[in-house]
Parts: sequence; C-alpha cells; structure tokens
Amino acid sequence: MAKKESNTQKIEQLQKNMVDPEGKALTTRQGVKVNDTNNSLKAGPRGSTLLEDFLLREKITSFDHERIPERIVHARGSGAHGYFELHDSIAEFSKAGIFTDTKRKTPVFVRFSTVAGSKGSPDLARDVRGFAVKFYTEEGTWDLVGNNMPIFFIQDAMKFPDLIHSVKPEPNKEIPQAASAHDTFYDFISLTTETLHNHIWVMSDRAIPRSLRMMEGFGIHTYRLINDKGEAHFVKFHWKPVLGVHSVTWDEAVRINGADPDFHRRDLWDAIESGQYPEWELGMQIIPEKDEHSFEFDLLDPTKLVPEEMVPVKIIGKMTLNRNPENFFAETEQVAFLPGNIVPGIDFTNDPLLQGRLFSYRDTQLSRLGSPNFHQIPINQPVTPTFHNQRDGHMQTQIPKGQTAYFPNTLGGGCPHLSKIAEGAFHSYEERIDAKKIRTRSKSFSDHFSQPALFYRSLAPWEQEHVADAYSFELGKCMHDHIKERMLWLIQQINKDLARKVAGNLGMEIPGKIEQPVNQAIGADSNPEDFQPGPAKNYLDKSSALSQANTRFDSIATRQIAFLAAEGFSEEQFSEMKNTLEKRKAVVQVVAPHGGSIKSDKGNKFAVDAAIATTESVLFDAVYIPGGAASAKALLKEKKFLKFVNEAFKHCKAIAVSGEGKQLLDETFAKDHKKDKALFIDADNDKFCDAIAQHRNWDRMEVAKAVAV
Ligand code: HDE
Repeated sequence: MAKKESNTQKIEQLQKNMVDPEGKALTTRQGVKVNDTNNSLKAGPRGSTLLEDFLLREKITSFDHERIPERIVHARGSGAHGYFELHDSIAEFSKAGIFTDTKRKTPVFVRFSTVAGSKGSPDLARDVRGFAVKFYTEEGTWDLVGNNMPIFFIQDAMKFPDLIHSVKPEPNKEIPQAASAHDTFYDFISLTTETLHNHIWVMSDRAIPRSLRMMEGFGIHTYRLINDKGEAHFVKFHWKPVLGVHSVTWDEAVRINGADPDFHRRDLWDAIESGQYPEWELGMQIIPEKDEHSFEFDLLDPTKLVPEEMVPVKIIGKMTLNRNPENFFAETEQVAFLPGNIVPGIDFTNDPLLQGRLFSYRDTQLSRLGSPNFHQIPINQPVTPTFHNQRDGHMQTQIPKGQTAYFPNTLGGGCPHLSKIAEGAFHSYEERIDAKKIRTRSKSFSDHFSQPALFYRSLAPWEQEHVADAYSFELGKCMHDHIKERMLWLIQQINKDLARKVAGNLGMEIPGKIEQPVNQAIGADSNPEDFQPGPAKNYLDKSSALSQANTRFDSIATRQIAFLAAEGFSEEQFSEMKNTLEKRKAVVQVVAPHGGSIKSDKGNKFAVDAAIATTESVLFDAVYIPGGAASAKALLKEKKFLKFVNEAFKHCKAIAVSGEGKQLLDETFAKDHKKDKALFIDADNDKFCDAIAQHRNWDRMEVAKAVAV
C-alpha cells in the first residue's frame, strides 16, 4: 500500500497563510491601492513633510518594528522542511503513532544552529551545533531539540546561565563574537569539571562540520518510551547522516568565515534546491528500566554518553529534508521549539538538565515572540486541530466560539471534553518517587574524566592532533596564566600526552598541584573534596562510533569540485571528468580568470561559475585542472590559481590534473609529492572520485604543514 502523503499536510496548512505578490497591485495594509511609494506628502516640492501622510507613517512604523529579539542562545540558524518515515513498528517499546505506523510520512521542520554567536555570526565558528526537529504528528507536535554532540556541558539547569554568560562576548567590551577562545569561558570551564567532556568534543573536528548535512544529531538526555501497556524503556535518540560525518580543518574554518560566512546555510539551501535531499537515519539506544543502575555512570547525567558497544543503536526510520522555507523570518526565525512538546508514547526522565529545559523554552518564546499565542504562528501550528480554554493575549488570531472558556461546564455542553488514555490522551509515566527535598548534586554524577579520556583514546591520530591544536589555539587566546594552568592540570587528567603537547605549544609547564580545589559546582556549605571528581576509569578502551575515521566514505554526492580552466582548455578532458563526477552526483564549478564564459579548444562556450577573484579554495572539496596549452598558460599568469591549488594541498584535498594542467601543479608545493595517494596526474577519473569520497588524505597532514599559504 502506498505511503500516505501526509508530509504535504503541513505545507498545505502553511500555504493558506502564504501571500504571493506576483501580478498584484501594491496596497496599504488596509488594502488601499498605492500610486507613489517613493515620495512623502509635503507642503510644496521642497516643503516639510505632513503628519497626515498615512502612507509614510505606515511604511516607516512597520519597518521600525521589523526585528524581534534574537534567541539568547542558538541565534544563528538555518531551517528546512521534510518528512520522517518509520521502517518497522516498535510498538513493543512505544505507542506513539510516529513509531508504530509505517504508512505515515510525518512532516518535520528542522533548524540547525550554532550556540554562542549572534544571528549574523559566521557559520564556521568552533561551536556545538543545534539540531532541533519538530515532528508534526497526527497525535500532536513532538519536538526533539538536540545537538550534534551526544552530551552537554553541565548537569543541572541551574548552571546554564553561568555557562552561557562565560562563553558569550565579555560583558564590558562585547568581544569576542561567536568564539569560545577567551578568558571568561576558560575561567568557568576550569572551575567546573563536569564541562570537560562536552568541552573536548568542542575541541574536536565535530565543532567545525563540513556541512550541516554531514553531522550527527543527538537527543542527549535519556528519555522514556512508553508502550500501550504503560511499560517504560529508557531511550537515547541518535540521528546518523547518510553522507557520513565530515569536518573541515580549523585553518579552513577561519578562512571560510571570511570567504563565505553563510557557508553552511548556503550549502543546505543549495543541496535542497538541486534535489539532493539531506537524509538522516533515526536510531535509538533502548535500555530496559531494570538496567538503570547497571552502568559505570548515571543514565540521568547528561554529560555522559552510552557507548554503542554497550547498547547498540537500533535504526528505526529515516528523515529527509526536501523543501526550503518560503520566508526565513516567518519560518526559521519564528519557529519555537519546546523540549516539553511530547506525545503519548514518549516521556521525560528526571535528568535535572532536561527538567530545567522544560521550563526555559516556553518562557523564552514568550519574550522572543511576545505572546502566549505563539502556537498560532503558522510554522508552530500542529497539524491536528486544537481546542482548549486558553484565551486572549497579544495577537490572538483565532476566534473561539461559545459562551464558556472553563472546565467543567454545562453551558458549553461539557466541551472541549476530556479523553481517556485508551482514546489517545497523554498520561504521565507513573514513576515512584520517595525522597527528601534537597538542593544538591547526586554523587553518581561525579566522574568527570573517564568519558573525555574515552573520547580522546577513540580518536584517530589525525583527530587527536586536531584536538591538541584546538586546545592550544583556544588557551593561547587566554590572557591569564592561572586559568591556563588550571586547564593544563585538568587536561592532564584526561590524557597526559595531550596535556604535554598543549603545554609545549603554550610554552608553559603542567602544574604539579593546584592550590584551589577545582570542582566549584557545589553549594557553599558542601565540602569541595566530597565532590571532587575521581581519576579517569577505563571501562572501555575505545568506542569506534566516536571517531570520524569510522564514518561512511561511500559517496561524493554534493561535493563541490573546482575546475580551474581558461580559454582553450581541453574540452574532451573537461567533459569526461565532469561526466564521471556528475554521474556520482558531485557538483562541478568552473573557476576561471574572469566571469562570463570561456571557450574550449574546440571553440565551444562554457559558462564560468566564479571568477578567481570572487572565490577561494576553501569553498571546495577537490580541484581538477584539465589540459589545453592556452588554458594552462592563462592560469599560470594569475597567481591566485597557484594559491588555490596550494591551499587545496595544504587542506589534504584530492587534486587531479590532465595534460598541460600539470604545468600549474608543477609550480605548486604538490610538485614534490607526486606519490601522494590523493594526487592524480593523467589518472583514471574514478580514482579521483574515490579519493574525494575519502573526504581527505590525512596521511598528507605532516607534509601539508610545510605549505606556506
Ligand atoms: Fe537549549 N535553549 N537550553 N539546549 N537549545 C534554547 O530556546 C536552555 C540545552 C538547544 O533552533 C533557547 O527557543 C537551557 C541542551 C537547541 O530554535 C533557550 C538549558 C540542548 C536550541 C534554551 C539548555 C539544547 C536551544 C533559546 C539547560 C541539547 C535552538 C531560544 C537546562 C539537547 C532551538 C529558544 C532552535 C535553544 C535554554 C540546554 C539544545 C533559552 C535553560 C542540553 C538546539 O530556551
């Protein structure tokens, strides 16, 4: 039986609110036709402007109020529409329709974001990425508001304002923008050891993704699945990108931020526009309730992940993003995610971070969107009809009928009426709780070093080197030695070798002893020694899912390949390579000395995608230079082409040349490294494609360091 096309349900709902000006006359907000929107009403051609001018007043007033407060965190974001499909029912674990009905295509809206930067900050900041999914299910809206890292910095919501205040620009000078490399952040991190796990992930390549389409997503908290018998299982949610998990290097990130600050936003938009829809598999780690205490860590502690070796990820479905928003503000800016939006079949746990989030998000939407009616904004409307007794407020757009707005009532016929659990009503999981009211941290949350150590051990050598470089860069930007010393002392407890490398780069010694007890995330009457994290335990040597070296390397779809060419290039070589790449769904972009078009050796015109002056090597995944004597000569004249190739070499990318294209290569750093496994001279085109699929040739990393561009 064909899948229900319910993914169009949300789009159809949105279309009712869309306004298309095509072929229409300009009007005021009241519908009056306008004949001049260029000049204000004046007392004479040079006279003063009249207050009477309602056209001017309406236009300017509306403009003055265009902005709403940006999100306090995750301000910079990009969104897309899509749908979720379930492979097999998991009714034994959850009664949620989205997890039991394989015939559905559930509409989704996804927003990816960075955390620290403002709305206009560059995409390639070293940062966690938000990965928020709104599922418009038939039983109501479910929001899975996650990140691209499986753990969080802190264990208790009470610490969130401190964490964010430390990473945001410093309050006296509002510097630095979208960067964690500054004193206040490291002051906080080094006094709050629970942050070290998420922090080491931020030091890794995960914090500088190649594309939003090439990163994982995680629900982070342990949630509950509830089946129709009312039985519960713990669950961790995972999104696995079909294109694999890939990143750029820090050197590239810095340059991309200048060359194209919208790199990720553009990449997501272009992929969807070209029909190459981003896809993620949804996975679950499901844990029976009886196993709650069978791990070395606490399942309620959001700074811990459950290694896939201990609980495998069960893939249950797939999400596809197939539609760009019509309007950034109306959809991506106004979308309001709430971790508290759940549906029957899913429930919370007592994770103290999650519990705090359940309060914060509604509160923040009230100040951001300005009214409790934010659910009525089209992007936030559920696809199921809603009936309740909540009334009035700013911007009420519905017209609730009837005499009653309370329950119980007789005057309204008892409506809207209650539903039984069997009829689909939400019912909170009946967890037994028998405890003292107490303001403290559970001692079971006290191990702060084992998992950062596991993460570092699990990385490939090239990833470990990137981590050491990142710590060195970030701490190198801190001005206070006592902060750097505290950090070195802590890094040493994660990995001694890592600490030695970072200390060497900082030109500092690792301190033997720290005066101040380090873990300060406790109350004034608590004894710091009681909460001091113990030494790292080794309960698992390595977890392969933590390394990007073990991701998928089977596709070159959407990879951007720069073809460096000028007048007289070899059309045969150009076209053969283009066909091979496009068959495997890569994107070819012609970079030439000038814009417009260039002629091949056969005299045919080819469109130029970018003049060399308008683009940079870091915006591409690989480089190809076709032959043609005149073309090679013209490329050699423009020195930026040499810089382009040298940078591609430095960033360990695949490079291929044919015929006279080699002349350009011979003027670059690559000329002495022709045995490099991602360098191809008159080679089989498919081999070039295979090297692109490998993402980078990290074996080149040592050599690449010597490239002085
Ligand atoms: Fe958020 N977070 N957060 N967060 N968060 C917000 O809500 C907050 C946390 C995450 O694309 C805010 O609508 C608190 C964890 C994403 O619109 C705010 C705590 C995770 C987004 C807020 C956390 C996240 C937000 C700001 C600690 C991963 C962007 C604007 C208790 C599981 C959603 C908004 C979007 C946004 C508060 C911790 C992810 C202020 C108090 C853990 C992806 O409400």
